[in-house]
Amino acid sequence: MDPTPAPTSEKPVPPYEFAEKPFPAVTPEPMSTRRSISFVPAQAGETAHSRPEIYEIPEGESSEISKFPKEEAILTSAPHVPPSITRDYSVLLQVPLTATTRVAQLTRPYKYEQWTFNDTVPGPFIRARVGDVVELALTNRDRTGNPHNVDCHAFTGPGGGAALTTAEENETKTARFKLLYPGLFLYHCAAAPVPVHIANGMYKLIYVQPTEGDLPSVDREYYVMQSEFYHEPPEELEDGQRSSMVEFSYPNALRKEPDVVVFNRSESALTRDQPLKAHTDETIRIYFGNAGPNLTSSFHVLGSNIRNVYRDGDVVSRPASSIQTVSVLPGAATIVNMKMVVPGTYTLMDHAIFRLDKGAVGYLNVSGKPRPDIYQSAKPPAPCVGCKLQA
Ligand SMILES: [Cu+2]
Repeated sequence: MDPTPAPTSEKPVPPYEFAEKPFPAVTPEPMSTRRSISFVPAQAGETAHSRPEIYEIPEGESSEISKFPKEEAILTSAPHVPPSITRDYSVLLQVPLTATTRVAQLTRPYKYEQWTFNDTVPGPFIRARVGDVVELALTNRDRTGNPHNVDCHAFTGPGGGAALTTAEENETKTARFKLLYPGLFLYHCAAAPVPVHIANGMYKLIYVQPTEGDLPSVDREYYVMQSEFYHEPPEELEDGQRSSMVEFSYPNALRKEPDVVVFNRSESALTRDQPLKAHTDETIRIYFGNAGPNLTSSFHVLGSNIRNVYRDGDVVSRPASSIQTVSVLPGAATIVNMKMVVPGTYTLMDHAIFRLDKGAVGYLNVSGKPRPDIYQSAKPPAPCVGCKLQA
């Protein structure tokens, strides 16, 4: 492709003419005078869900971080989610993270060296509240010598915190970030080369509860992260056998041709190892992230209507209802609620269907009494053999 842009006039505009134009700058207020977020009541003619939240200090709350009560965050590994936050005040939320590498069974035949936060892929789920200040302490225990950091989509400021948290081997970097907006956000490593750090497993989710009007309570909550892995063919060993280890493939990643697409770290994480569970009449919520690094997910739960979708992790707007498939961009997240009615196995999948053969499948096993008024036949069920859609 020709990198030179087509001329738009006979006389090209020299670059310095752009540089001379003043750039509108805003002087930020000091942190101590900023206001944190709370709901503003809806005005006549609009619903509470049609307005964005507005930044406002809750009455009686100090804005000085040193006066915030300290609390250690509850961190959970997928598919678990920390409990809902019930306090009505802001805290200094301490989040210790450790960057490591570990060899994991990625697919049935192959192991792969994953880069992790806290030894898990995806990294730990954080639950916080608008107005909290996250005190993030990242320790780098990666013995390969790579630096690591955190770019959190919930943090406001350049790089989402990456420049403040870049830790070299055996170093700890600590920084504080006030949470200004509610929603479900991805956070990931953004150390160079950024695509490689993400492709190797350094991503996770944070849910920032609004100060008022949080999501309705449900019976169970789960954390599911979709991601791709790109690897070279296994090396041939001296004895003629193929190695059980595979290495990262930069060319495959650049071409967006993943060898593996998974939910939660490996092809069997949500099928053989740890299927999700529920009971009929329960409402369940899935916090679903897509780390990519390249593919958009067509997230679908086979056999279940998704009752509510908080698209793109937006918990301020009214949720969409009665949805079959949800588009989740790389670097984005979504929240779905489902009411389980008929017992049996439901299948989490990326409905870009060939990804089924790359590992993008998980099970949600629902126990309970049969519902012949909704789902019945004269003959017993006959699951399809080898289709991967059923347990
Ligand atoms: Cu990293």
